[in-house]
Amino acid sequence: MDWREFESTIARFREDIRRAIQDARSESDLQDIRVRCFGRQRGFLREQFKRMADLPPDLRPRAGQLLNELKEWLEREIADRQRRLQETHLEERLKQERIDWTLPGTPYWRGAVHPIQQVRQAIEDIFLEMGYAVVSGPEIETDYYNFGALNFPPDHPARDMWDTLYIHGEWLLRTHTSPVQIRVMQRYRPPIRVIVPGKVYRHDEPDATHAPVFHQIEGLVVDRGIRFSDLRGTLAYFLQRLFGPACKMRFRPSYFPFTEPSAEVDMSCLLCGGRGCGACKQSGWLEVLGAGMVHPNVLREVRIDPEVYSGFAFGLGIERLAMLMFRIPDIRLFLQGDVRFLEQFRVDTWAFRDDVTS
Ligand code: 2NL
Repeated sequence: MDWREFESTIARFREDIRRAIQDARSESDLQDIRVRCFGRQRGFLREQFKRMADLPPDLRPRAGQLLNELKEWLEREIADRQRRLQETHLEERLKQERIDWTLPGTPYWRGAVHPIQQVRQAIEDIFLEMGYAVVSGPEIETDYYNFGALNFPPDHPARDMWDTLYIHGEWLLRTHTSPVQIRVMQRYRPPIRVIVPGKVYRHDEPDATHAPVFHQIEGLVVDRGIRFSDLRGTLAYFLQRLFGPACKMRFRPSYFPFTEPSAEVDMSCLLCGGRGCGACKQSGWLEVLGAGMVHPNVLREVRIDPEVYSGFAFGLGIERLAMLMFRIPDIRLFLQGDVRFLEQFRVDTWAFRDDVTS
């Protein structure tokens, strides 16, 4: 064998294998190429090293150098191709696995809204639209905030051990949310427009219409020139928003220590529309609110001048309203957590994971 033949065999192989490396599409293609080049039995390099013996001795060192260069070139080319293949493989995988961030998440059940809270939210929405702020405050109060500041005389029967749940000394569980309005008037100057929803407590024997804890919403407006007609218009609008435009309203004179004049507010019966039925005891009317003009003594107590400012206030029991709206016969059902009861008012709430804040 002469040098030309040796050299051209190598050149041909080099061209063939270059194309094969280029065409390799997988790791197993590359593995076949490796066997063809470096295989222990029939690998091209192994065979050429053997064939060096057929060359004249003075050409063998050059032949050896040529084969070593070929070996290094092959190793580089194959490794390069392997790197490229891995890169395209990753690119393809990323293309396939690309996450579509615009897809909605998987919602999970967060629970259902208790009927009392459904009614509270409906009432809040109406007053929020009218520009009222929703505020809340402590359920444990002092005698002063619950009674004293509200013009209750020291011997008023509501202060009795039998009406109010006392903790110790002057501390008690609030019997209405009015103490919160006192705190609002102490901290802010008029104009004031607030509604105060919250739990209140009474020392009552539980029965179908009495529970030791229930929910109230009270409202308070204080500004220059607030009149009884503002109270009447506000409550008429509120009842019509909550029960529909056919809802009628009437005021009857009443008494509260913290308002003067005071009124009980009736609405036309939800069930019979005013014709008279069992729910309204044939009267056509249901008592739903207490209300009145804020007593000057209450304004003076929080250093608001009754010669300059006046206000109205009102209060309602949410359970009583919910019982009328949903025809619930016993107030104690609200507290018992019986799923058979609650499921009848079920309004589901759903959320996404990002809504979990804690
Ligand atoms: C009812 C009657 C009412 C008020 C609550 C109030 C609060 C302040 C000043 C004046 Cl700070 N009044 N609240 C006024 C009238 C009636 O509730 O029957 N509630 C269930």
